Amino acid sequence: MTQPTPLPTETPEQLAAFEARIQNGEKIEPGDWMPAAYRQQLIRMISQHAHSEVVGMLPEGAWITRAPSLHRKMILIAKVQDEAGHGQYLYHAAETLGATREQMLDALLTGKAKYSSIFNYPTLTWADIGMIGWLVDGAAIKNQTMLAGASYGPYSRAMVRICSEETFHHKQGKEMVVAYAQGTPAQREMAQDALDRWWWPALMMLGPSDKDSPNTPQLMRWGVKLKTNDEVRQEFINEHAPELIEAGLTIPDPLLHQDEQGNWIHGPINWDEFWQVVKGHGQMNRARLEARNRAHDDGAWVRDALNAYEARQHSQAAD
Ligand code: FAQ
Repeated sequence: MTQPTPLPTETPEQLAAFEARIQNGEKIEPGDWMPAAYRQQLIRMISQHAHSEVVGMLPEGAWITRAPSLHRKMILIAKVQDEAGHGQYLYHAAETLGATREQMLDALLTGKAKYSSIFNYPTLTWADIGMIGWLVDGAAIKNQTMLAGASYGPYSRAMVRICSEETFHHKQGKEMVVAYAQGTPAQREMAQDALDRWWWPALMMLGPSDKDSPNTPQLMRWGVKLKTNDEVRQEFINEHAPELIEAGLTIPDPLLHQDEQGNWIHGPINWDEFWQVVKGHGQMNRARLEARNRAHDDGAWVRDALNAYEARQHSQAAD
């Protein structure tokens, strides 16, 4: 497995010139000089993001065969396919920094790499599919709209395209949940149950509170993140809380209230649960990794065939 090319020793002048570019709002491009820590932070974050998209296909993919109508099935197939595409753009963006696909996949499949906590919760009913679209894509969009302004060009450009696709995901989820919330008593109950289970994990997926977020200061200094985790979480709640209430649903937080500035203030988040999930002890961590490993093993013949084809092309060209 090839390692990223080591960088020459950094000088204070190089760092100052780099930071001046960030201050000027310039994008950093793959061939440009960058501090090793900037490169490492981006590889960490972009590869975790790519893994999240790929693992994120599993909770929804499980419902494709059980969609209640052809219309909903077509939407879900398109959505899951989009998530695969997002994984591809993001793996490519990380490759521009010197990470190899093999390294990244190896880290995911052996459980060394992180991916979003949210995908370690089970999808128990069809309403969960709507709730993922509304809340999970809604939270992802808030975060990714901010990242579309990130200082690293390939990541920022990937975010622009991903956000436009996520907007469709968000709309279809909201449309579905609103229809169920205003539907039959059984549908209302199913929508409420889904909200009860997904509300808190959706808040958690935006990352630990700022005081427990070691990466935020450096990422903000280098223009990768433009807002802190808590700021993005507040934006998410401010948009979604009134809409969920208007849909007739009850947010499972008795302390939720609006302050004088109009912000919706949430009750305490169970960060112990969050860290348990991040450390691999969530309800579905094991099943998700098993599913990814199975898919990787089942795809071995495709990789073999591609390698054999490439070798034959080379030998024919040599002849
Ligand atoms: N889950 O210092 P911070 C989607 C880790 S895409 C697991 O605050 P940072 C689309 C973090 O890695 C969803 N681990 O970290 C979709 C760090 O550990 P490390 C994914 C988490 O980077 C929808 C440690 O905790 N989006 O949903 C989580 O400044 C529907 C300390 O945290 C992205 O990845 C978590 N939730 O901020 C697909 C966006 N949060 O690496 C299918 C890009 C934190 O030092 C269906 N990433 N950790 O060992 C980001 O914006 C940031 O990385 C944050 C975390 C905001 C996630």
